[in-house]
Amino acid sequence: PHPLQRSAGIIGAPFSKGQSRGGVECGPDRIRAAGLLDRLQQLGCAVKDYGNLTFEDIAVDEPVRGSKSVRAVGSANQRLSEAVQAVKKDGHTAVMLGGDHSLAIGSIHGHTAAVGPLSVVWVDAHADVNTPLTSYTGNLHGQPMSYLLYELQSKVPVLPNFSWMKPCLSSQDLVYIGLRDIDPAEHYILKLLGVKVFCMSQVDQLGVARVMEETCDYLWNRAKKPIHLSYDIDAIDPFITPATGTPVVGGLTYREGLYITEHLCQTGLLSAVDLVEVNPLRGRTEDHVQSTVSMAVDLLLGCFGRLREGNHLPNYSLPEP
Ligand code: 6HN
Ligand code: MN
Ligand code: MN
Ligand code: MN
Repeated sequence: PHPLQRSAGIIGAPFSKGQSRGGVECGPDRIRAAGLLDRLQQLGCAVKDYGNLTFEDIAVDEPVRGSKSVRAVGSANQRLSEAVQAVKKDGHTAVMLGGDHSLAIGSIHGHTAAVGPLSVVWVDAHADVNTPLTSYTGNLHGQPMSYLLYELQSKVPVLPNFSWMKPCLSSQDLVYIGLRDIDPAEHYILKLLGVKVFCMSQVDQLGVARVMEETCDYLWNRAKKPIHLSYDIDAIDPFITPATGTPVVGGLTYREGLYITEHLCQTGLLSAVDLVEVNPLRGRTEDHVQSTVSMAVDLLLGCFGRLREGNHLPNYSLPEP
C-alpha cells in the first residue's frame, strides 16, 4: 500500500524494570501527550490506540545469576508479545511505545509469531546483546538480543518466567546502526556471529544514505521479509535527546536519525516499530524533555510516511475560486 494508507496500532508499554532508573515508564504517555495520534492522522494514517499494558506485580524477584527483575521482565514481555500478535492480526503496523529496551523481547517475539521470519533493524548506541552471564550491570535492557538470537541459545541460562519464549531471529537477519558503546563480551559476540554493524564510525565514513542502502541490500540478499525497527532513543545524540537513561556522546544527528525512518518507510516493508528508552525524569530541564519527546514523535512520523519535502493527502484538490 501507499505508505500514507497504512494504519498504526499503538501499544503503550510503561515498563521500567529492565533497568534501574525510574521514569522510563512515563514514556508512552509523554509521547502521546506530544500529539502523536493527531499527527499520524493528519498524515492520512489510520490509528488505533490499544492503550497501555498493565504488568503483573511480582513481590519477590531476587537477582538470577546477577541479573535483576528477571521474573518481572519475563512476565511483562509475555503480555507484550500477546498484544503485538493481536495488533498484527488486526492488520496494523505495530507501534510499541516503551518503556525500556528489554521490551524488545516481547515485541519481536510477538511480531514474528504473527507474521513469520523478520528482518530486524536495531538503532541504538548499544548492542543490547549481553547474556545474563556477561552483563556487568545485571540490567535486562542490555540483554534482549541474546534471548532472541538462535545462535546464542546455548549461552543463555534458563530463566524464571521466560519459558513462554524461544529464540526467533537469525543473526543474519539483523542489522545494527548507531553503535558506539559496546561491552567487550558484546564485541566478541558480534564478531563471532558476523553480525552486520554500522557503528557510528561507519555512519561517519559512508554517510547515512549509503548505510541505509547497504542495510537493505544486506537484509534482502536472503529474502524480502517484514521489517521490525527497534529504535532506542539513545541512538540519537544526547544534545538532542538527553532525557534517556544511558546517554552516550557522539550519536546520530536529528537528520541522520530521521533519514533512517524515512528510508525504511519507503521500502513498504516496515511492519512493527519499537520506540524505547524515553525517560522524562532524566531531562534536567523541561526543554530537554520536550526535545527528546519531539524527536521520538518525529521518528514515528517518519516511519509512517511524513516527508521533509512536505506531504498532501491522496484526495487533495485545490479550492476553486
Ligand atoms: N539500552 N551495555 C550496558 C549494559 O548494561 O549491558 C548498557 C545497556 C544499555 C541498554 O540502552 O537499551
Ligand atoms: Mn537499547
Ligand atoms: Mn541504548
Ligand atoms: Mn540545556
